[in-house]
Amino acid sequence: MKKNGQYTFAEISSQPAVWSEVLGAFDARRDRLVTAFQALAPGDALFIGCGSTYYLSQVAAALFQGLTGIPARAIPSSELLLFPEQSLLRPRRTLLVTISRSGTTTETVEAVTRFRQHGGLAVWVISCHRDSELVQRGDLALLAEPAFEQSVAQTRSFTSMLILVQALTAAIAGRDVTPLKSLPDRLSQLFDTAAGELAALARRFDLDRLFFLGSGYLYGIANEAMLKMKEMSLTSSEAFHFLEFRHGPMSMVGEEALVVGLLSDGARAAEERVLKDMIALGAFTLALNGPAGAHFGHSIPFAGPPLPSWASPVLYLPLLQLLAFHRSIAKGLDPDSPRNLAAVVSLDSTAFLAG
Ligand code: F1P
Repeated sequence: MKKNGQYTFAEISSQPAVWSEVLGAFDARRDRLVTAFQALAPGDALFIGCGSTYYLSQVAAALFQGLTGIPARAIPSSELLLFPEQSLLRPRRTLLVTISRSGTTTETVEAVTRFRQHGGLAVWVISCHRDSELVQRGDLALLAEPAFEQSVAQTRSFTSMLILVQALTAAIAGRDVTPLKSLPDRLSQLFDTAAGELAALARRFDLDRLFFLGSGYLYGIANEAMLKMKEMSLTSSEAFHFLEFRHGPMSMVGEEALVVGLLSDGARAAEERVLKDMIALGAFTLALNGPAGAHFGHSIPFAGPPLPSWASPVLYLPLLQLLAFHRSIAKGLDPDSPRNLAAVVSLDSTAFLAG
């Protein structure tokens, strides 16, 4: 008899081992990938995906532009599919990077068709499924096959594809990717030290208005945390850029609010001030990668020697996956099968491509 969340918990817990496998496979291809990128010499990069993989694209675009200096954007696959003129600037100079766990989501697959119709330079695919339509349609694929899941909600597939993005971006930018190799052990330590606190926080049903704040590389992570909370636990939650939260949304903050701040390296002081302001409004705050023994709110510090900021985004997410998982279980739900959702959204593509 399957227990609620049996698959999801196993998949979340397996991330350290799966990350090691994915990183090892990348290492073997790194030089060839860099050479292929240099031969392309794109003028800009466009990252696309749907749902979780759109949010992954947001992280990817910020990392890519921040590290390589090449202009990069992230949009939902459906935007490229339906509004190509508004989505493409110089398609003949654009590298399209499509991100899809399944490699079969209709909007993403057909967005490639649209991109090719507009003379796009090249299509690189990041996926967990080698034998998928998207991989067949791409020019090059980076695969996180050990990360594929049985559960609908993406957990290890998302973080493993993000690990590939971080490694590829750093390699293209000529950075030493060695810091990524410490991520599996760092995550194992975080699971050991923080899992109990997150499970207890998840059961605080008095905190029923959830906000995830993140900026820069971490905005996409905040969005993915919001989506996990919705998909797994049917809890209303929202994500904002850190300082944007003051510009209206904080009107919703009171005793019932849980505000989770994903603290960055570059804007930490300003971000901490937002959390302190929310405490003054009555919120319960949790800072990830926060100070040890926080002088405000609650904090989960990331132990170990400092990581470069481009290597750390992936480390925030498993903790937020656990928060969503435990809230789901506490509500008597089964996160393995989220309400209304399927693992893949498949649509009749003829309607899109008639135009
Ligand atoms: C995209 C996606 C997921 C979402 C749900 C339905 O799938 O929208 O992001 O969480 O599972 O499918 P994919 O293109 O990454 O396979």
